[in-house]
Amino acid sequence: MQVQTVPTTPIEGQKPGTSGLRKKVAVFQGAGYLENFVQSVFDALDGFAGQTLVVGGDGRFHNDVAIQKILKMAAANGFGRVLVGRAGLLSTPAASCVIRKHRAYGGLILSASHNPGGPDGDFGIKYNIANGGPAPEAVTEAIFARTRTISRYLTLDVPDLDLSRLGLAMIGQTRIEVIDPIADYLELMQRLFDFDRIRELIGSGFRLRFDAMSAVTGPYAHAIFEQTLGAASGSVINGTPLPDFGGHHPDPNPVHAAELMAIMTGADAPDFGAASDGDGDRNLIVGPGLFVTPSDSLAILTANAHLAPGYQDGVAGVARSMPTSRAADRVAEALGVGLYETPTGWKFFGNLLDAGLATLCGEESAGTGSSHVREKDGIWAVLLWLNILAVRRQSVVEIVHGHWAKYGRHYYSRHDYEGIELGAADALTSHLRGVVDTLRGQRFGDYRVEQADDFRYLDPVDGSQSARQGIRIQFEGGARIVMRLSGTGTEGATLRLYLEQPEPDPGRHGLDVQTVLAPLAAIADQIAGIRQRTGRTEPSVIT
Ligand code: VG1
Ligand code: CO
Repeated sequence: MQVQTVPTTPIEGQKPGTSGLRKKVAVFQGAGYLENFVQSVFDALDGFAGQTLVVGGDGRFHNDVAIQKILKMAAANGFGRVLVGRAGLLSTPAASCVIRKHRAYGGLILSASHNPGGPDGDFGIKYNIANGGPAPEAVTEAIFARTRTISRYLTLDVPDLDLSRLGLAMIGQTRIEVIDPIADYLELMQRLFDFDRIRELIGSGFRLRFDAMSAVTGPYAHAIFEQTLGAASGSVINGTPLPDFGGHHPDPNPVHAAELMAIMTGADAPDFGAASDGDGDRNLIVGPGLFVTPSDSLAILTANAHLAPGYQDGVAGVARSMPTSRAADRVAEALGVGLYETPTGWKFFGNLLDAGLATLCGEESAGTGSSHVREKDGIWAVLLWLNILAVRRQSVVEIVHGHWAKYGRHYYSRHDYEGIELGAADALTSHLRGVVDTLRGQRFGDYRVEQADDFRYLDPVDGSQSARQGIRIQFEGGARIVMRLSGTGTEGATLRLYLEQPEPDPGRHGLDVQTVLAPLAAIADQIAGIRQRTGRTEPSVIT
């Protein structure tokens, strides 16, 4: 079989520093576009001849077409074996699990995560390394550089493979194994959690609802929560992956998971509600009438992880992204373990996990995970919550309120200004960078700035530095404002404003979140000129 060398031209549009490529589907459908990126990944790597590559995606529109192209290119480039999920499906955490378990060289994950799908929606692809985690910046920079100079890609002219059934096939010299996307992942979960105890809890009448948002976690949730743990059928809603996610944003926050929120605030609310995103790495946790903020969830999981068998020796440390609230810091202090503050994005946790410095990691954007894989993991977070509930036999509300009483409550919210003009976003950022050093000591009403900077991260493991990771303004007493631009949007720019107000007094733990945070939002506008520069009077999404 003859390897074909197809001429191509460099592609525009990958943002340097991002772990993959996220674009409109139409862009990926352009001649040679996907091939160009995939070949750039392979060209940036070496030593993979004869090695294993893992491939799978979240089932969104174009997943099937992209996978067939990748299989042929992987064969043409000399991989020895490719593991591909049945029907082309693998959740992001399951892909990470498979890469690690089968000692693969790396993996290609097809997803645009929580972004909408369908012919007019988004598509994406990213490369993960042998530890199962997103490629670090040195690798993504090399890939980016290659996309600018590439002139050809390699493929084989063979028919598409049938991926609907488990089994083996050959493309040229390369062995293609169609694997069960759930089996390895379920086996790992059974090692970490006390499935018998969770089964007992569910058997005692505890009711749960999991919203798979018509995305990749549906088959996992049916298999794990219903078939293995005995939850009533119907506990999993929107459990069939659809190429367009039923027209919704598969983003598990109270705004986009409106169906679940309605159930959980309704008259006959179940005991526990959860949701995950397009590729299965995010999680939303809800009790009856109570949305648990992801920042609180990280803190609560850290304080209780030892109740699950996989973490019975306790956690070595906790890592959180910089904008994530400092609720987890209070727990780390109490446990006497390290707390690491990293830039936004899961790739920054990889070194800390590999070095054994952190066991649990989390982000305010509904990502929580641990050392079991190198991605955040939605179903894992749900299982850890269930394991804790099964041991403590208290309600979600009791556990959250008890946590606040012990560690204080961190009122927290994120305000997103989506689709703002690129020029306005740039102007706002450079204005902030210009004034940030002058803020220290300034007074805004009752608030006095203790410290302000543009966050720079020094990786404690490999010494690498990442500058300009977001403006953080910290006030005396612990309140915080953080502002940064999103790196994952595909239209215009998105400004994210993060607000945090700690409250130690349990007598003040029942206040309205937005009311508590309103003065901080006003200060942010005063400092950054958000309304004036973006022309927006209010955020597009508040979570
Ligand atoms: C967002 C979140 C960030 C997360 C990233 C990828 O990034 O804020 O916390 O790591 O999405 O999540 P940004 O740059 O738009 O703020 V996912 O579920 O797309 O893998
Ligand atoms: Co995701």
